[in-house]
Amino acid sequence: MTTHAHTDLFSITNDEGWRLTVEGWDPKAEPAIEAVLALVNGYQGTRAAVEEGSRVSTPATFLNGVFDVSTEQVAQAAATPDHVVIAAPTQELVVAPDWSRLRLIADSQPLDLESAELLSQRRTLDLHRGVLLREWRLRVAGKTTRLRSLRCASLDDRHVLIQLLEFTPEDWSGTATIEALVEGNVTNEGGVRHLVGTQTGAFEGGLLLTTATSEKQIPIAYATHATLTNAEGDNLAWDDVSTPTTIIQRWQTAVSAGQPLLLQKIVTVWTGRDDADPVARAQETLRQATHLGVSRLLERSAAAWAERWAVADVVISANQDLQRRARFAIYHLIGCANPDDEYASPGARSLTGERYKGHVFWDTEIFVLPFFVYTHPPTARTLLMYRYHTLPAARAKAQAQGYQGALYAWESTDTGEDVTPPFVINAAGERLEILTAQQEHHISADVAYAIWQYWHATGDDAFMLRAGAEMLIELARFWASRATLGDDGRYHILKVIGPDEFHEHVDDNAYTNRMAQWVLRRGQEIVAWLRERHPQRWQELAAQLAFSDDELTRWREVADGLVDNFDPTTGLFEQHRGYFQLEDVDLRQFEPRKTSMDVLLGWERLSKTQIIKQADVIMLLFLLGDRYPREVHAANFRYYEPRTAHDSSLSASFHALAAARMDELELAERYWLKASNIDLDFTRGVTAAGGIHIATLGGMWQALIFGFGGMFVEQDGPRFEPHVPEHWGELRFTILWRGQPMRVTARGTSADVQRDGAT
Ligand code: IFM
Repeated sequence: MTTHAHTDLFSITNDEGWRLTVEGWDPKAEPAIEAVLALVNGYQGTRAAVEEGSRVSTPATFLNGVFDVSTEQVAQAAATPDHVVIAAPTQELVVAPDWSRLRLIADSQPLDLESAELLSQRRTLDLHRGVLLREWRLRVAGKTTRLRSLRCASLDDRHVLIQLLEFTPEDWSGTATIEALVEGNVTNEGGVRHLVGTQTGAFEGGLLLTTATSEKQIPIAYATHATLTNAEGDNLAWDDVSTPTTIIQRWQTAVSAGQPLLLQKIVTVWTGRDDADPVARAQETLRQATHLGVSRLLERSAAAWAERWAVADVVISANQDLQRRARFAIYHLIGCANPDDEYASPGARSLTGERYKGHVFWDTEIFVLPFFVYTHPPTARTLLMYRYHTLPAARAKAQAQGYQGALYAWESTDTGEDVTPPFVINAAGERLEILTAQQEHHISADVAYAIWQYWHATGDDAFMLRAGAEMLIELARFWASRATLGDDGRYHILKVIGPDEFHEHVDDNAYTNRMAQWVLRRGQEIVAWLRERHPQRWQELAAQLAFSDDELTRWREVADGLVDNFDPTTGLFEQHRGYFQLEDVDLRQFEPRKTSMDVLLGWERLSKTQIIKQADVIMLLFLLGDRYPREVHAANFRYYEPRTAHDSSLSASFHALAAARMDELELAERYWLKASNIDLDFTRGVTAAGGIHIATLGGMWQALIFGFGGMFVEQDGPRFEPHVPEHWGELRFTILWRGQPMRVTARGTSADVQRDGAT
């Protein structure tokens, strides 16, 4: 074997704290691995399916904000034993052409995992540079081939995708056939075909694939150019053997043992969402990218990642395993959102899988957004602008349900209309109504909370004037109309679902009521602020919204009169009215448990118990609990934690956060690991198959910063009361406050905070 000439291109970090490595091949775990190792840059996400495909592979590229609806779905949907399916037509994130598909042949033998013997395989996601390296060896017909590949979705220019392949016949000489594809013949889950009119063709500088989504007719253009060089560096000739739906560049060449071939492929992608002429943009971007070359493109992307990591990194100095888990979360957080696109927001599974169809939930505002608020405010602003652009749909939803102001969709896509499926069919073929769109209204408080949090941390008055204030006023209006005056002379919010989705149409969910009350108060403050500081803008807005001062009186009255279910004698919040009277079931009797409690007990029975799905009062106490003493936090944690089934991925991370603040470090770490294992434990491993859980990852970051790092945000800025386990060493992170970095080094219970970039 000769030494390889391409070491530099394929080199990735050796630092274990920055690498996520998967050895070998486990078909059962593969769908989850594809999501965890996905390449994400906010514009697109590409699952890490093996390039040549396999029986268990589900390759998919998702373009942020490209949704479509197909009535075909109704016919195609089918339940599997462990999974309900959505049977009604709904908007879904479209599976776009697969840009990293390859076909490899040694003499006439296909080199894939089904036809050849896999001798070894290692896949490594370099979290620092955002590149995926794969090294594998295959033997077929007595011939061994060593392969290395690298893929990268550039963070520098989000429209640029890079793929490398090194092909080395170890012990044979003969003919190698390599095909580089952009596969346009793709479908969503269930064989749903969203792309129509797909065509391929050539242009000066490369090959082109154009297509469009069927219903919304969003044009999509991919341009590509690949080269194959031999060990001497000669550029080898290729044939264009494209089909009408798939670009195929084919090389057939003589190879000798030990002499590597190197494929370098660049793909660019634009859609009609980004530009009126996506074809011209894809071609032009390809020209520029080809001119720069793969090396420079990789360097530029690495520099863009480095810039983000310089602020976003969280160091756990003495524990490599925890370090890697933290960076895995941060990598996906950075990659889930595009700061340049105000019309898209991360779906529950980011851009890594089809579960939840790419729909946007409260996950964004409460779980993900704080990461951006404190490490990359432009992205936070963009995500809030998504809510601003979808305000008309939120107004329409409020009106349709008989309320005023704005009621955000429980699940939304690009338009903001509520796309929550009205029902699903479970494995038994039963139709289950989904009531979240009708009743899970707390999202209209969560959005307000996020607006305020962003404004407080950044001081971005321009955003507040342009968009934030209008949203806050509409949200306060909604809550004022949503509350009703009871016979007891107090205000109540009836028939809701709180964060705990195991209890439907409940009255006075503490989370919802307290958050609503908070919004009504912030509404009053923002009106006062506008009046005092920006009277002209206030005049415009008041006229536009036909605002009357009576509304302020009503907001005050409702906020003052809303019940909050807090009992000062016990220090407990009752999760909703009547909750304490429900049957108290000891969850321990079901352990070890592989199934969720709704499946074990059935909905009817479950709703009569105190078993809760996910953090609810505990969430409330984190978001608005600053004025309550420690004892109140502790009492509620002690009460609700044993009754929580954690049957939602949103639960464990906030239990970690709350436990850390109580200095229960073992428990906190256990919960934090539990949260990270939702995606990273491939042995349990199927839930990540439908995509990584972006809310969990945001929650992990928050647990590190607000829990272990002990950050409390007060009127004049953050203060820190850390609780760092001894075996973690130092916990180091950066927080941006009003545009200035605060560099925090925490150890045990002490924190050193450097401001103004000083280290
Ligand atoms: O938003 C969550 C909800 O709280 C629990 N079920 C899953 C949704 C999407 O992550």
